[in-house]
Amino acid sequence: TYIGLGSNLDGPHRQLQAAVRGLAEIPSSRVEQVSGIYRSRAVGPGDQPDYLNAVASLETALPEHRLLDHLQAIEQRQGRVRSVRWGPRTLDLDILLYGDQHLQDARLTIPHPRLMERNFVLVPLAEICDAKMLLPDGTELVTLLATCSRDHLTRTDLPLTLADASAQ
Ligand code: A4P
Ligand code: MG
Repeated sequence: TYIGLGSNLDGPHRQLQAAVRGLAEIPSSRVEQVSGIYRSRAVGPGDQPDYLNAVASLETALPEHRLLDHLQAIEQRQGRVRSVRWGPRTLDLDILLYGDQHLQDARLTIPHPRLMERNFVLVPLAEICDAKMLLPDGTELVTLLATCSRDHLTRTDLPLTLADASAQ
């Protein structure tokens, strides 16, 4: 299972690091890998600060909706206020992929519907998974990466570590 992390408010680096700690505490789950942190230009309305984005892989025995409950609890803990769709946020945790599960209901769409078109998801995802991995439509991640724009996306040197996650 792959989780997308994004923040563009209130100390985005601190938000992502706290989110990884939060992921590490989800029951019946283990954080396997985390990507580097990328700075990306906000997709959404108005003038928003840049985002920091990353992707983590999670081995979990929780069913999809239980996992979403935990992700939303972490968002809430970190002061997420839901207002405008695609508006700025302290923390957004998205389930990008859950095995090869396809699911759509009122609360959840898996795979994440905008995964394939977002460089700030695809590029960090590629750091922590097999590039030959197949995406929802059957294309290889590596193929999409070759055509995906790197505009307004830069890898930072900011640390996002599992070691830090367990250190507190
Ligand atoms: N939901 C449905 N499917 C999922 C899923 N796979 N994972 C539902 C998580 N949640 C899922 O989300 C609204 C509802 O989506 C949730 O209640 C859940 O039941 P939200 O987080 O409250 O609202 P949102 O994030 O504003 O809307 P949405 O449609 O999820 O937006 P996205 O696609 O998550 O985009 N620009 C940059 N550079 N980097 C970003 O990370 N992120 C967004 C948010 C916009 N622009 C960005 C970034
Ligand atoms: Mg979201």
